[in-house]
Amino acid sequence: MNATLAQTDRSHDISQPLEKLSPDETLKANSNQLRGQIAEGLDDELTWSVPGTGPKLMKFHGIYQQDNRDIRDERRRQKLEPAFGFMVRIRLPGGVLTPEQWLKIDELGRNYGGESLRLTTRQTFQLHGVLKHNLRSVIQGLGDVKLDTRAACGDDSRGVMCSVNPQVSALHATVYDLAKRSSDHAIPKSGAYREIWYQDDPVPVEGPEEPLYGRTYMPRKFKIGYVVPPINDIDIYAQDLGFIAIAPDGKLEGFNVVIGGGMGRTDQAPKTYPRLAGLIGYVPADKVFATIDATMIVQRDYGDRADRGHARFKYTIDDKGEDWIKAEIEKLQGFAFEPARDYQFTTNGDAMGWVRGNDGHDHYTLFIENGRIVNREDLPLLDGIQAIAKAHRDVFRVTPNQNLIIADVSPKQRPVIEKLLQKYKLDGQNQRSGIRLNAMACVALPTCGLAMAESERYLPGLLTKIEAILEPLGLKDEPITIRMSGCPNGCSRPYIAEIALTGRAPGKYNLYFGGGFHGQRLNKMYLENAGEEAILAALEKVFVQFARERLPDEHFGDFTIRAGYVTEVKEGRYFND
Ligand code: SRM
Ligand code: SF4
Repeated sequence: MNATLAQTDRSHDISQPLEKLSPDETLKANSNQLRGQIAEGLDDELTWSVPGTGPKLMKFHGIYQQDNRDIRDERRRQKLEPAFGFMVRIRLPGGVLTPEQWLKIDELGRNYGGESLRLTTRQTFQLHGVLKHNLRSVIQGLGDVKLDTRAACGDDSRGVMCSVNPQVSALHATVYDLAKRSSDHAIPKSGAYREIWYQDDPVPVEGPEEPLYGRTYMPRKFKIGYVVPPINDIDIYAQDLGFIAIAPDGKLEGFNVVIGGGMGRTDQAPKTYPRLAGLIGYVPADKVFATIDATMIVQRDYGDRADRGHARFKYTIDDKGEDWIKAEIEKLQGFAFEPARDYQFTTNGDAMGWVRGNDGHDHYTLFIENGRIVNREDLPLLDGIQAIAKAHRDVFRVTPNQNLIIADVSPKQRPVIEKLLQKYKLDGQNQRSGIRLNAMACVALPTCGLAMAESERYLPGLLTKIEAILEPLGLKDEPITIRMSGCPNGCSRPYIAEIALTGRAPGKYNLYFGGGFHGQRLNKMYLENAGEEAILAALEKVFVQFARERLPDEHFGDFTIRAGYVTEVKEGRYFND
């Protein structure tokens, strides 16, 4: 971090009267760099929760306090405190991990996370239901295999995404290396994490403990991602700051830069909206870190710290104007962006099954429905992948679509992996309909405190009903993207799917059509607050017409616009309907 850049810190200067800022700002400022009373709360034996401000600060350490909502009312009736458990989100830039790391996460999930692992839409793992007194064991266990949970949540640089691109092995390695270093570079540096979770003694530091973040960190979460065209698997336009690799002949030269993407919105709150990131220019590969620093500082200093509902970078850009923000970034990074280079995306989905990389190694993408890894009688996913991790010699890659790649398999090893896929019945996983292979659902109930409706537990069954409509129409293998979220926050990035369902209330969803097949266009609401019957009826009507009238190679999202079901969202954002 360039010292002069760090010193430009203005708007969160805490000499400003704190009462003008949101309570979260005061909390951060007074937290002693994310220490707060977390350690004391962990030791409090009177409750299974962490009292006071602990849970808010623990987010910066990648940990969420939750309770099991399935039994919330029953516990209230019995005058018991909620069934508190903690969600632990691992920091895993680009989704890459070794078999040793897999086996450790598997062990922790079996011992402390309800024998379940959850792959997320940002290429990492979550454990759910970890009890307070087991949290240190989990974090230290992760530390044993060089993993941590720093900044996996909180107002900071979140998990950095990176395309998985199995076909272009060398280019992937270069871009992944940048993604990993970007994450290490941009996360908080406070010693709080080591002191609280590893119980290390404080280490004195010279100068400020957080050169980039100061005492109040970012106004809100900040998401960075790297994509390698032509596959827009990470949904680059949903990132606060995105880098699109420009690599003529497979050799990385630099990146087109996009800023200001985000999905979150609130029903009945027109000032909140999903927004696609806008292209502001090109930067050579060796200058990426200067752009990260400058962009984060602009958002740090100009983001809204009074209203958290208006604090994401997308709103700062819309308030100040993209040209102004770009000029400010250029001033701080010390150079102008070059004109953006040509690039093209073809899809944002994963290619399932075996793919040969250009280094002669094979990669197997395994479909994992909604990222949930458990043992079921008919599908022992947890055991199967554990067995593969014991035999596999290279890395795994978690995809941004909640699937898993067994990566870099040598020709000699491939039969070993194939045998294990067969033995654990994982070889049938990819034989699913096109719509199911391109579906994502967020976690929602029972752990997510913000869920208004089911998502992960509901989408698979709904898809079975949708498949029954698609099959007789000859659309079974059609790769239609469908995404469900249990509330409007959009954790499955629904507003760029061809079909989206976002929860409004138990059993009720808003239905959207018209997102772009490679994540380039927002969709538009077609039905509001609809139940299953209305949703299926609407889908059937559109599918029947699509099967009859689609143009050659026309994607479903494009068709719903051409056929007049929804109007095209021409700008990168829209305001609530
Ligand atoms: Fe998310 C909050 C789960 C990706 C937008 N998200 C949450 C919380 C932590 C609920 C909470 O605040 O209490 C959810 C925890 C549920 C649980 O029980 O596990 C949650 N988000 C998830 C995950 C696990 C969904 C999944 O099924 O995979 C994803 C974890 C990603 C990761 O590994 O870091 C996840 N969340 C996303 C994405 C997609 C992305 O980043 O590519 C988005 C949309 C992009 C964006 O940020 O705009 C997203 N999550 C939100 C928001 C809305 C933010 C906003 O600007 O309004 C919230 C609510 C909030 O922050 O106030 C939220
Ligand atoms: Fe929870 Fe809503 Fe995110 Fe789903 S979209 S995980 S319900 S916050």
